[in-house]
Amino acid sequence: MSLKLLAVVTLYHGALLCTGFNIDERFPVIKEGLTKGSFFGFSVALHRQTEGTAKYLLLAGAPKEKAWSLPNVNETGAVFSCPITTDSNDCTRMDLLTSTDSSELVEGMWLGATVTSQRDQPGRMLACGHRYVKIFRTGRDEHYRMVGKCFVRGNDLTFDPSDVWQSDDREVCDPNGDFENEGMCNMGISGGMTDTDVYLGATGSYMWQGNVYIIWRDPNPDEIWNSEQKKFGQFFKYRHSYIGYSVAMEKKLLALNEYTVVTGAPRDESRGSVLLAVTDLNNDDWNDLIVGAPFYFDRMKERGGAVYVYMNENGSFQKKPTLILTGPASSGFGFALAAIGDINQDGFQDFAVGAPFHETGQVYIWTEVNRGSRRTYTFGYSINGGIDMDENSYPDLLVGSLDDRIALLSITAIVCMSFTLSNGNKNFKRAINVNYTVEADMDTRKSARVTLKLSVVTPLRDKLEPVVSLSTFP
Ligand SMILES: [Ca+2]
Ligand SMILES: [Ca+2]
Ligand SMILES: [Ca+2]
Repeated sequence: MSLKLLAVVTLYHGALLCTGFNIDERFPVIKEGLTKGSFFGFSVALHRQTEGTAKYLLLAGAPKEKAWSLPNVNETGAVFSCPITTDSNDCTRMDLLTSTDSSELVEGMWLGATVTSQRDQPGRMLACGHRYVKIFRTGRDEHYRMVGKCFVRGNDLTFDPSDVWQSDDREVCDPNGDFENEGMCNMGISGGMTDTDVYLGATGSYMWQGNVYIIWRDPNPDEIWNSEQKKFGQFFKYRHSYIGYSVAMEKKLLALNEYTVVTGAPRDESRGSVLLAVTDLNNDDWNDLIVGAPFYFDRMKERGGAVYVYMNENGSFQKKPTLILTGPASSGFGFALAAIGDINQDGFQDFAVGAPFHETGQVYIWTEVNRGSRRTYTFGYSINGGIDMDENSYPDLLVGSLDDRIALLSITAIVCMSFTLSNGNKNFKRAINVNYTVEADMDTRKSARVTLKLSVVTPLRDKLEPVVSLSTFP
């Protein structure tokens, strides 16, 4: 429902209004993996294609999918792209891994454990397999180094070797060292892209201290060859803390115009964090931090899984969270976490939290951090959002599971209008017919999906008592 409709209704009726959102269940977009047990939906991303045919696509990683036309390889994982249709079996496997040689081991590489889309248009896509192995030889000895591998593809998901973002091999970890250095770095266990950087989490560097590798490229198209690689150093005291398990890179965190890298380190003093989301929850132009801790439990209160919200105070954060949200016991609440845009169009950014092990899995959507929550039922091992996939002005939500299925939750508006009717005459005995016309957003809807429900809010008592009726869409 467009904002235009709200304005029109207010103007003509001067009536009470309420707005909200709903998950559109009439046109479910559910996609299924090719192979049972392939973990299709382990990671998900919304992708907007603007080059060639303009379209919206759902990207899903299936890290245990079978190998495809590679000799002597059984399982590599894969990434699928799916159109927005009601057909659940029309996803296409991306052509990422076309050959292999004796210097590498792609068997069991978990390609698709990380899948993301670059939001600045025309956005590329990134997919990683953090269990990819480089084989390093000294004399007769073979050394296996699990350094991970990532692929970048263009906006239309094809490979363009002239685009250095795509042709760069991103072999950021040195395979010559062992696990005390970068030989087991597991690069690509997390990652993403800004308009200028590829950033990759690598939990295995320096005896599982972990690291984040950032490859910056000059945004000027004529200077795109100009690049720089950065990483955290070796700290020794943080060994076994798994830095890079999750990673985000955003402006407006510690400085307004510079990027800040935020990373989870789930084994840091057995506390740490697992997943991160960054968005401005209170509209002060500083991004706030949302941190998932799915293994949190409170035995006394029967709560399990927590999400910590840290509000940004002009570029700095308090050590203690501003708000702690918890889920049901053993729910894995906080396993997935995503900033999902402003899904109820109230001017504030919203976020979603997955609790994949609560019954059949649930996704909680927070639209008002300070005033409680609203939740809706679904699975939720992975979540991605923030793009309006059906152009109804509400950003939509893609949810994955460990059950080889993903679902696009299309957000639709609920608009409530109340009418108060009375002719002021106590002796009036005739029926009152109410004729009204509702103009919906015909210009933005591709197909009419507006239905109208009319209900009387309070029962009729006498003729002077106004009749209040309520219309809701959809
Ligand atoms: Ca803020
Ligand atoms: Ca909102
Ligand atoms: Ca939408």
